[in-house]
Order: sequence, then structure tokens, then C-alpha cells
Amino acid sequence: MRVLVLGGDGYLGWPTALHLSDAGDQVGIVDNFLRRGYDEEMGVQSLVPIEPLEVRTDVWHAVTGRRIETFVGDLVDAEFLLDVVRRFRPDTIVHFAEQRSAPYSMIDRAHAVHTQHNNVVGTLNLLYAIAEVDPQIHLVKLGTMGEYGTPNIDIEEGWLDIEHKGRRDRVLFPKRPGSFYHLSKVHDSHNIEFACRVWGLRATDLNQGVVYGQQTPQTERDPRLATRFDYDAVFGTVLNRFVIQAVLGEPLTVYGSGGQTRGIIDIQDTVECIRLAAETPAERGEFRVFNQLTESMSVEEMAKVVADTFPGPVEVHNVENPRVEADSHYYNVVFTGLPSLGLQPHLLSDTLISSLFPVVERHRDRVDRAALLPTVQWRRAESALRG
Ligand code: NAD
Ligand code: USQ
Repeated sequence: MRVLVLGGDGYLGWPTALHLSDAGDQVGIVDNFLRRGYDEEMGVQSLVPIEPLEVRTDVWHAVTGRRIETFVGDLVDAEFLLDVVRRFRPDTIVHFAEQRSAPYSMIDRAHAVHTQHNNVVGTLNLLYAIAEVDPQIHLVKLGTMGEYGTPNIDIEEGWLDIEHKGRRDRVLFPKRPGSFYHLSKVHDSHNIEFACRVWGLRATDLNQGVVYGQQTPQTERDPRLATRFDYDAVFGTVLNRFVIQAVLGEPLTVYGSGGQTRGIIDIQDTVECIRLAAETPAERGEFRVFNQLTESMSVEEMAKVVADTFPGPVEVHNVENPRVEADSHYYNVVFTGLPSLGLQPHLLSDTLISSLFPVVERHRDRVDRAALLPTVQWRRAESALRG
């Protein structure tokens, strides 16, 4: 297959590009290095040093003999994107290229507008490019479990069969997300479903849970192939942060009571899910949704697994929750689509010991401890309104 990976310089896009290239696909990467720019804006850096994209692809070629073509530019630039899709002629486009931090989207108006403009307009441009160049192209889009929020009913895979006043229908699952970032994914999902229904495009929306981990069999082949690993309170995700806090002897920062439950997934399973979804495309006109997670756990339970697995003392602190989210709720997610395609999940406790603690130990001197503390408050807009 010819696969174009949008956002292929990022945390998940880079190891996915390598995984697909290793599986024999012809891979191209599109990225505008927006994520590297956020590091400068926030004054932080990846825990694990990362090479520039051209060095990464050169090393991959040296190690495997396989080439990955790169296209540097912005999805918000419709002409650029159309030109890339025309030139590369992909069978599949995997779309990771979005601003993906919930706290970043909640900093202020400018960051909320940037997030939704970058994400929604980029995806809309992509839908038009696919429709114009070749509607057969299969779009594999990274959505997020946070689109659903925490409803008091089971979370189905994207669609819900309902009965109302004696009539039945199948509707998109109702969404109640928790940040302007998560909302941007909801808007994307609606736009993609519309393009499938009206133009006959084919798409798989992967509602992925929180990812943890840093290594895949491909990135381990050379240190210069490493993917980024974020730990700061804006871009660091919960488990990656807890691991770093444990190794440094800092308390694990459980927000609120820690009862909030989330789907989680190992980075090695993420890249495999993408391969599975790409190799068994949706039908023409189909908007297919998979929930992409392997375990569900409350934040408190995540802290406990990290503390119990770490070979040393670990303190857990309940800090005031900077977010507005339910911390005591029902959570039961259906995820049968990806296992039915053959996914064999990794487990959190195994990855902590075999990979995560050692990686963090090696790079612990690069941690800026001040960046661990949460600064972005969800309630800020409300207090500003009150004056
Ligand atoms: P990341 O920020 O590390 O990677 C995103 C990449 O896309 C970056 O390299 C960035 O420069 C690029 N990009 C962003 N906007 C672009 C634009 N307009 N044009 C070109 N390139 C652009 O993020 P990640 O953690 O790798 O996440 C990838 C995707 O997976 C995101 O869509 C995210 O919402 C989704 N996701 C991530 C997680 C997670 O835990 N990391 C969980 C669920 C879903
Ligand atoms: N949390 C803590 N302590 C911390 C950090 C986070 O208790 O130090 C809590 C948060 O309050 C939240 C949960 O952990 O309840 C998850 O937070 P997170 O920052 O790990 O995840 P989130 O903001 O939801 O975003 C991340 C990725 C995003 C992706 C999403 C998947 O940044 O790109 O879409 O995970 S999901 O959560 O399923 O929507």
C-alpha cells in the first residue's frame, strides 16, 4: 500500500510511519513541525532527545534500506495538501496532524481558536483533497475517546441504536467532551461522517484512549529513531507523567479524587491498530468507528499500578483538579472492532517494567521539575466573566 502519514513527525505519527514501512508499505510523511514549535512556546522539551525529521528518515534508510518520502507543510494550506495528495497518490491516509493537548486548548481564547482552526480546517481541507484526487482513498483518522465524555450508558463504537416514541434509528453516539481540543475532534467526526454519507468517501475514525509508552520494535533499532516523550503538565499525558514522577521521587499528581476513568493503550498497540485498520479498509460511503483502547482504569488505579510496579518508594498526592470533569461516574466502553481484526494487547504493568522505567531513568537529568506542575485552569473563563 501507499500510505501518507499526516503528522508523521509527532509522538505517534513517527513510530506509525516506521511500523508501516517495516510492514512493506510505501510511506510518505507530511508535517509542518507545529509540535516542535509548541515546545519553544512552552519552554519545554521532550524527555528523550529527538532528531530532525530528515535525520530520522536518513537513519531509517541506512538501517533498513527503506525510504520514507517527506513533505513539509501545513494542512490548513489547502493548495499544499491537494498537491501532496496528487503527487503521492496514496491508497490510505493516516491523519494524526492536529493540536492534541486539552490543557493547551484551554489556555485562553487564542489557543482555543488556534486548536479548532488548525484541527477542523485541516481535516476539512483533507476531505476536499481526497474527494478531488481519488474518493477511493481510505482515511484513517485519529479521534479520541474523550469525544464521548463520561455518559451514564455504555459507550458504543461511534453509533447508537435508539428507540424513540416507538420508532427506531441508528444515530451517531451523543458526544459530551471535556475541552475545546476534544470538541475539535467531535467537529471532525461530524464532517467526516458527512463526507462519507454525501460524497461516498470511506473513513475509519479511531477513538483512541490515552497513550503511554515510548518504544516500539522499530524505534529501538537506533537511538536516532526515538520518538518524543512529553511529561510537562500541558502536553504530558497522565501515565507518562506518573512514570517520570515515580522515577524522580516526585509525588504522583492525581487530579481531584482520581475516580475519573479513562481508556488507555500502549504505543506499540497504537501503531498495530493503525496497520490493522489500514489493511482492512472501510467500505465506500462507510463512516466506520473503532474505540481504540486496551484497558480502562481510574486515574487513582493508574497511580496505584505505577506505585506498585516501581522498585522504590512512591508518594501519591491528590491535588486540586484544574479541569472540570466528573471524578465519580459510570464507564463501560465497547471495543470489539480492533480485537476482531487480530489486535493482541500489551499490558500496562509489563510495559512499565520492560520499557518505561528504564527509558526515564536514562534521561532523568533532562527533566525540568517545574514543568510538572499544572498551570492551566479550566474554570478561568468563568472567573473572568464574573469579573
Ligand atoms: P503530536 O503533537 O506529537 O503529533 C502531531 C503531529 O502533527 C506533530 O508532529 C505536528 O507538528 C503535526 N501537525 C499538527 N498540526 C499540523 C498541521 N496543520 N499541518 C501539518 N502538521 C501538523 O501528537 P500525538 O500524541 O502524536 O497525537 C497524534 C494524534 O493522535 C492526534 O490527532 C491526537 O489527537 C491523537 N491522539 C493522541 C493520544 C495521545 O495520548 N497522545 C491519544 C488519543 C488520540
Ligand atoms: N490527570 C491527572 N494527573 C495528571 C495528568 C492528568 O490526574 O498529572 C488526569 C486528567 O485530569 C484526566 C486524565 O488524567 O482525567 C487524562 O488526562 P491526560 O492529560 O492524560 O489526557 P487528555 O487530556 O484526555 O488527553 C490525552 C491526549 C489527547 C488524547 C486523549 C485521549 O493529550 O491527545 O485525545 O488523551 S482521551 O483521554 O481518551 O480523550
